[in-house]
Amino acid sequence: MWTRESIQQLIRDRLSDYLLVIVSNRQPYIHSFRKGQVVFQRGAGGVITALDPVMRACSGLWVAYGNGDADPLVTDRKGRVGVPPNNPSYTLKRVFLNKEDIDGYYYGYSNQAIWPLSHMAFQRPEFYKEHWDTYVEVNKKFAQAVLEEVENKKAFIFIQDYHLALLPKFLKESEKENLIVAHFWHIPWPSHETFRICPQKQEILDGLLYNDLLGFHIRHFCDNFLEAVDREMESRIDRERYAVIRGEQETLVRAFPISVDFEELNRISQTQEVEMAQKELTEEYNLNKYKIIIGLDRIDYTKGIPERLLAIDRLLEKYPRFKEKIIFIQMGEISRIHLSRYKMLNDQINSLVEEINWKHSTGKWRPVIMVRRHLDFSELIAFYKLASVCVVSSLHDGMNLVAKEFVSSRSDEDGVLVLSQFTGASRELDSALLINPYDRDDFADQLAKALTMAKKEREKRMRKLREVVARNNIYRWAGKIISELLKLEFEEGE
Ligand code: GDG
Repeated sequence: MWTRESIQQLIRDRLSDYLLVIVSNRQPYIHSFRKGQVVFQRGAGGVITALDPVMRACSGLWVAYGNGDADPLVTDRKGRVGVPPNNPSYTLKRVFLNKEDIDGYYYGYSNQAIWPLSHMAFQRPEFYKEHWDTYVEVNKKFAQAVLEEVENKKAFIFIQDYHLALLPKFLKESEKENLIVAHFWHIPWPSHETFRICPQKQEILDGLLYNDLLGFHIRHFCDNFLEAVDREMESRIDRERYAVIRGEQETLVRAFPISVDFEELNRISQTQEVEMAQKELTEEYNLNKYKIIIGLDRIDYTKGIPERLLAIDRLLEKYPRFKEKIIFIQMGEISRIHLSRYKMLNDQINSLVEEINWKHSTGKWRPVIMVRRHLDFSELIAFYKLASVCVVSSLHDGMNLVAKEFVSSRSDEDGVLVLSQFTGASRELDSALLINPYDRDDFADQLAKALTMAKKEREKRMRKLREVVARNNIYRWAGKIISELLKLEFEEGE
C-alpha cells in the first residue's frame, strides 16, 4: 500500500541526484494581505496534497503562476521563495503574469478553447488567434522560468494540466541533456471527432509529444489521444506498449487514476473539530429533522448542477412522500466568473433554486439550500458526514475527487453515493448508484432508491467503495508516475 512515507522513501532512495521540478498553473502556497498583514495559505486539491510531501522529501522546485496579492513581496529577484513558509524545505518559483497574459492564456485559450473542447457538455469552444498567441507566450515564460533554475543539473520535470501543453516542447528544444519530462492531463481527452475541429490541434499534439511520459486518468482518454495522434501526426504508434515514436523521441501514454489522501480524510472525519462543525451546520441550516442530500462542486457547466436540481424537482413530483422529509444542499464557489458562460450558469442555477423552492415548499420547509461561501476543510468533511446521499452528476469529468472524498470521510460506513457514469471515478467506484445525468426520470428514481436503501446494503456498498479508495489513494497515483519515470531513467543509463 502506498503511503506518504513510502513515497518519500522512494524519492530519497532513487531520486537523490536529480532535481525534481513540478510545473503547474496553480501554486502550492499563496501569500496574500489580510488586514494589512502578509499571510499564507496552502492551496487546495489533490495535486498539492500528493506532491507537497514529495517536494519536501527531495527539496525540489515548484514553478507556478504567482496569483497572490502579496506574492511579489516575499519572493527574491528571481521570483523564488522557500516553502512551506513556516518551515521551508523546497523552493517555489513564481511566474508573474500580467492582465493580458491571464486574459489570453487562462480565461482565453485554456478555459474558452481547451476546456469546452475536452468536455462533452455541448458547449461550443471558442478559438481566437490572440488567445492562442498569448497561450504560446505564457508557455514560453514557464519554460524560461524552469530552464533558468535547472541550469545543467539532471532533472525530472513533472508538468500539470492543459494550461501548459506546449511546455514540453519548449523545454526539450533547449537541448539541455538530462531532462526527463512527464505531463499529467487532468481533464478528459475528447474523441477525435471533437478534437479535430481545433485549429491548433497539430501544435497541441506536437507540444505534448515532446513528453517522455504522458498521463491521463483512464485508459479511454489514452486511446482517444492515440487516435488523435494517429490521424493528425507523422509518427509510429506502438499499440502494445502504448507509445508514440517520432524520430528520437518516444512518448509513453499511461493511465494513472488520481485520488485523495484516504487515511488523512478518514482520520479528520473522526476528530472533535468535525463533530463540532456538524453540530454548528445542523443548527445554522436547521437540518435536524431531515435526510440530507448534498452536492459540492466548483460552479462549472461540466458538473451537471442544473441537471441535479431538475432531478430533485422530478423526485418531489414523482414521489411527493419525500416532501418535508429531505433537504438538498448544493455547495460551491463561483469559478471563472469573468467568463460570460459561467455568469449565465450562475444565473440559471439561482433561478432554478427559486423555482423549485417556490413550487414544492410547504410552511417553513424548502427543499433546496444553496451554500455559496468557501467552506473550510472541517466544514466540508462535516457536510460529507451529515449527508445520507452525496450526488455527483457531472456531464463529463476527468476523475472527480468529491466522490472519493465523500467515501473517505464515511468511517461510519454509511451514506450512499449517486455518481454520474460520465466521470473517470465511475470506473473504479462501481458500487455507487450510477446515473446518467441527462436521464431526468431515472436520476430521480436512483435518488429515491438511495433515500430508501436498507442500512445493510448501504454498508455493503460503502465498504466496497472505501476499500477501493483506500488502496488506490493519492500516494499510489504519485508513486506510480514516479516509478514509471525511474524506469525511463534506467533505460537511458543502460
Ligand atoms: C480537475 C478535473 C479531476 C470545492 N469547493 C470547496 C472545496 N472544493 C474542492 C473539493 C475537491 C475539489 O475542490 C474539486 O475537485 P474535482 O476533482 O471535483 O474537480 P475539478 O476542480 O474540476 O478538477 C477533475 C481533478 O482535476 C484532479 O485531477 O478529478 O476531473 O476537472 O477536492 O473538495 N474545498 C473546500 N471548500 C470548498 O468550498 N475546502
